[in-house]
Amino acid sequence: MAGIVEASAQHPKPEGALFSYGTAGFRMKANLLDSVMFRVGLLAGLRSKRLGGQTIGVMVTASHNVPEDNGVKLVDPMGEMLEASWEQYATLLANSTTDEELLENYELVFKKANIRADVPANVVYARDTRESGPALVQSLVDALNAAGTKSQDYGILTTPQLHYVVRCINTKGAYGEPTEEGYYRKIGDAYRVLMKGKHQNGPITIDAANGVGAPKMKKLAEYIGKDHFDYKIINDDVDTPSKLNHNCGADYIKTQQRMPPGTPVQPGARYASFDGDADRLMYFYIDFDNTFHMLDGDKIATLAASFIGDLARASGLNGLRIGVVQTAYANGASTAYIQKSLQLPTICTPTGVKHLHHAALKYDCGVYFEANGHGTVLFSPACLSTIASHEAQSPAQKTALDSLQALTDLINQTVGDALSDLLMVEVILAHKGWSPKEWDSTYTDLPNRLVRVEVNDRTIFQTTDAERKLVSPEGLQERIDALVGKYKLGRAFARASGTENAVRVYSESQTRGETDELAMKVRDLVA
Ligand code: NG1
Ligand code: ZN
Repeated sequence: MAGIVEASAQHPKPEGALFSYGTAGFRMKANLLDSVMFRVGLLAGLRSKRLGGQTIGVMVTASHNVPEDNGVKLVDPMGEMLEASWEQYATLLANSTTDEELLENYELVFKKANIRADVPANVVYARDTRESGPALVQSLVDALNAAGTKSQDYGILTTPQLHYVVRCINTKGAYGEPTEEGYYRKIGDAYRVLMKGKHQNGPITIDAANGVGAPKMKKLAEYIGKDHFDYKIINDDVDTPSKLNHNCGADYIKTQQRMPPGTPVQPGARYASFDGDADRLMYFYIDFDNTFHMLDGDKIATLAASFIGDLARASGLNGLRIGVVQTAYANGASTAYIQKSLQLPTICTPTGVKHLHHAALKYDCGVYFEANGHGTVLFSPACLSTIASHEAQSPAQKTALDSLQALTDLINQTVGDALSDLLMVEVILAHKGWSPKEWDSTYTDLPNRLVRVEVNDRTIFQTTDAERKLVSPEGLQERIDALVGKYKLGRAFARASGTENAVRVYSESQTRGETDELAMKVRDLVA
């Protein structure tokens, strides 16, 4: 334990800084993160000990944030996000003011979480391509060494690749081989099975946000082979750190709703954007009249749910309970399409993938996506064994069943994964023979607006009903409701951001003009 105090002295906490482990782990300017990284190293060891020595993952990334930021998140044994009840321990360790207080709090976590010191600890870690990554990883390693934690460096990976590796290790290979190559093999082989006798409708152009998704997508594509996967990659400059997420990437597409500058325009062709750690995916295309169209997380979710339903029916698997999980930011038209056209149930959860992931586990096959493009599909263990043991009654049923089986391997079941989701979309479009326009025409998004409002204290904005209604400040919700009632197909809500010091206002209604007006009026109520 003395070693911990000594090692921590090399990673002092910046005076006055207040850290909190939120929906995105710890995330901020990289130059403030040194002490946080060290303390996360301690926490990862504790978490592993608490879980009988199972391997815990640590991912160093700030996703779609600017290049100067960085961040860190823990990955639990099955590849899920850190269990929510442990976030308080992360915050406790990060905010300890002195090395001695850190040691006291470290011992306190031992006691509170019932941890046995003699259990060995195992941790694996990786980082994205940010310039600040190597130094921050070193702080992490200093803590792992000081606490006697066994660890393995996976170098540069996408966030979902690290989640995959963690699950593979803890399932002793049942989920796949715990290596980067194992990841390409599992996903690539499944893709080839699904594309047998099918063809992409021209190449897909991928905007990799100048991040880790670029080199990893190239490796995956190389594994699959040119004959089966036709693609072009743009914004793949990982050697110029300042270009990361700058005027490109999934977040740019979602918030700006236009092509990244410099993108070669080819009307009718498919485009996709990753974010900086390749766990978000957005599609888009340019119409022949030169208009930009975005195919977001909602469109990906509906596409996946409809395809899985088709395959299940064609396999003779009746009674598979498929459901879609969304947040309040899902476009109302997508929710209506899922319920009315696809005839599937939906659940709305608070923002943050951990909530969606948890809710998706309620179905045999739970499709979850945030509108911003982060999501995946979960198949329950019972569903997987039903698929594995089902006997096809005809060659057509056999083909559909094989496809469904391969789809469960293609999709990263641990977390939203831009690479795996991209291949899934390519497969579905090839099977359906759809152009992006045909996919887009399944339903028309209601005009919507997202506004960020600066407030003095965002903590006073307390919500209920999956963040769709404010319970405080008192009376505010009633005033929002009165406004919304004046707009046809109107919907609006305000909630405190979990990642920024701001309140977000969302609105949608029948027309662009009314939607903007509604957003501005709600903003004026909040500000
Ligand atoms: P906040 O800042 O709580 O709105 C944002 C995104 C979430 C999620 C988290 C984590 C929106 C409106 N919100 O959360 O969807 O991705 O960041 O990165 O896009
Ligand atoms: Zn991300």
